[in-house]
Amino acid sequence: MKIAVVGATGMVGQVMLQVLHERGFENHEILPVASDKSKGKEVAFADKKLKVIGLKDALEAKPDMALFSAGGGTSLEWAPKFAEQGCYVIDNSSAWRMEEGIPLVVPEINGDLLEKGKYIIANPNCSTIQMLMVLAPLHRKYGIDRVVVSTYQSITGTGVKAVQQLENEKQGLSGEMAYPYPIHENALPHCDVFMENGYTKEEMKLVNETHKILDPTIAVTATAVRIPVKGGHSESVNLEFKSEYQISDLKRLLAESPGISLQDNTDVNQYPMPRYAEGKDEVFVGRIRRDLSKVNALNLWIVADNLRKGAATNAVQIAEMLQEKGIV
Ligand code: 11C
Repeated sequence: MKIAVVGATGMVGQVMLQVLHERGFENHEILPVASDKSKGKEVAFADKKLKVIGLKDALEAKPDMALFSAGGGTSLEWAPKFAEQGCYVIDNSSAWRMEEGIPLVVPEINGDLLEKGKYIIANPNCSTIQMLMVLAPLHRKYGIDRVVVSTYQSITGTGVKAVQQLENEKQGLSGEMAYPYPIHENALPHCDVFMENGYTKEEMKLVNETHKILDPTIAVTATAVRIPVKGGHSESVNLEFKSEYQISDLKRLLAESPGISLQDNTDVNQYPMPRYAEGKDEVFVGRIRRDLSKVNALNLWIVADNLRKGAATNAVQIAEMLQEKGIV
């Protein structure tokens, strides 16, 4: 099989190459693709160095699958061109997520939506993926009425420029700013752009993508905050269930759910943290406790590496599922 990685020199693209290698794709032909200014550069894949090609060359190479992480504009323009020639595009941008007929997939939750002939598949937003990994099994068992989520998001979600901004600020250097304010020793209640309704686009992704993936009847409200950490996104989540729950059953259910790791022992100060989630594929959950202010309500804390399960790993899992189902 030929697999193109579009945006191969970017932060998510680099992790996609790493995850493809880790998950046994090294025997396939991997085509690293990037904008014209990166053409000819080399990227590492397994023990090889691969030459970066442009989008036109990639299209002519007729890949079987293409993992896109090169921004919404590139996806809008190029994904249909790849799809038209029978290539399955797994798109990590927000360009196609809410389009009717485009599956928005977290394999553990709704992998059944992958079908032959559905050539464009959208990868959800990182903060949505990690939240829904935990919410999906709970919703199936107890029925969720309402979600109140506050995020504490890694600068890697913004990209290289933000990582550089933090490094510069830590060293007292000036340089290009990814954010309107310093991020070092700060917290910005501002992820992605503001919308007319007063929310940010990131906050509305949590609402809209939850409705599309899990259930349009769940009430969701979100506050997304950028903090100066690298390892992953954290989320404080308050849930209101339709039915009663026993905390021990609920913890067992989460511990047994694929892709979730329970870190929930306050006796030994065990809880998820971005520093320790970095580089891991699981979604970590802890601080699970009854909301004492409301019946059938719960508080928990969710952490995951936003570049892995929140982006690259989820995309590669979709590629694996397309193969397993004999779609490609
Ligand atoms: C962030 N969640 O942390 C964003 C990054 O819609 O795929 C990914 C943006 C997206 O800022």
